[in-house]
Amino acid sequence: MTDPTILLDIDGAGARITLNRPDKLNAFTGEMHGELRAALAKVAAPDSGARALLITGAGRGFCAGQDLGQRREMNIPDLGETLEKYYNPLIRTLRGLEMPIIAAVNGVAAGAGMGVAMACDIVLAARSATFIQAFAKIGLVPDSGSSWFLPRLVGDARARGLAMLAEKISAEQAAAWGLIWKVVDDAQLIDEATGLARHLATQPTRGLALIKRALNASTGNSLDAQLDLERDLQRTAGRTEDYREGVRAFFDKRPAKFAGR
Ligand code: LHQ
Repeated sequence: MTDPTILLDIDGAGARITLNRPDKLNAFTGEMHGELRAALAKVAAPDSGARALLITGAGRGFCAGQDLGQRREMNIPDLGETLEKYYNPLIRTLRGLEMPIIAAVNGVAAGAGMGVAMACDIVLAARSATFIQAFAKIGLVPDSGSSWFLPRLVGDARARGLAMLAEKISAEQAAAWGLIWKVVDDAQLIDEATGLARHLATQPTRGLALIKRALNASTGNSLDAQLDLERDLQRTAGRTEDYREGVRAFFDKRPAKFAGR
């Protein structure tokens, strides 16, 4: 029997997905996309109990993007179809998942693997991790949202340099440029990311999902449209049990106990 390419662990309110093809730096195959899709559906299911998701990679890499071995000989498929079928739904699912997603980037994040990291809400990277927009090296264009995320995260000049030169950058550089949240010593990465996921899993999950929605929409919206959206989302947030609990806890001078509803 072959090893699963995706490991899913739901422990109470914290879920963890591990990309699991370590000998290929967790490069994506069709099988892996299928298993990842199924794992994400389990996490998103209302009865999963999950309120925060951590994504990391097995072995020394986070994810090396598309498995190029599968593309070597042949019979090149329509890459647009590959994106339509696998990568675009994945990025949409991550952005739309109604809970915070933490990426623990344990090693290299290349090509679509870097896109997956950027699609997560909070990215922690091991000090030895690297990021590379590898696409231009093989004649392709940034995908998996990379051409959307990059200019927004690092600005146009750096986005163009990263995309066209396809140079590897360090985790420190990524943090200095605003591409990720934080760099963590290698030995601390998983503990710190797990702690963060556990913390977020105790927070007002509905509110966090609405924050995600607001920020997802903000870059395409005018200020006017965003003000309208904030009004609508705040109306929804104001009707949650967690908002009532948050206010009660504030006046009781005690930590809030959020139920995620
Ligand atoms: C790999 C891969 C890999 C297979 C390392 N595939 N084996 C979307 C839609 C449709 C089509 C195309 O693409 C896309 C999106 C994309 O993601 S395009 C970009 C695809 N990714 C890349 O071009 C990255 C290719 N990999 C690399 O440049 C290097 O491996 C990096 C910089 C990631 C890491 O370098 P090293 O740390 O020096 O490791 P390595 O190169 O020695 O790799 C270790 C092993 O992993 C090695 O296998 P081997 O059997 O020789 O030990 C590599 O062949 C394998 N591997 N990436 N994408």
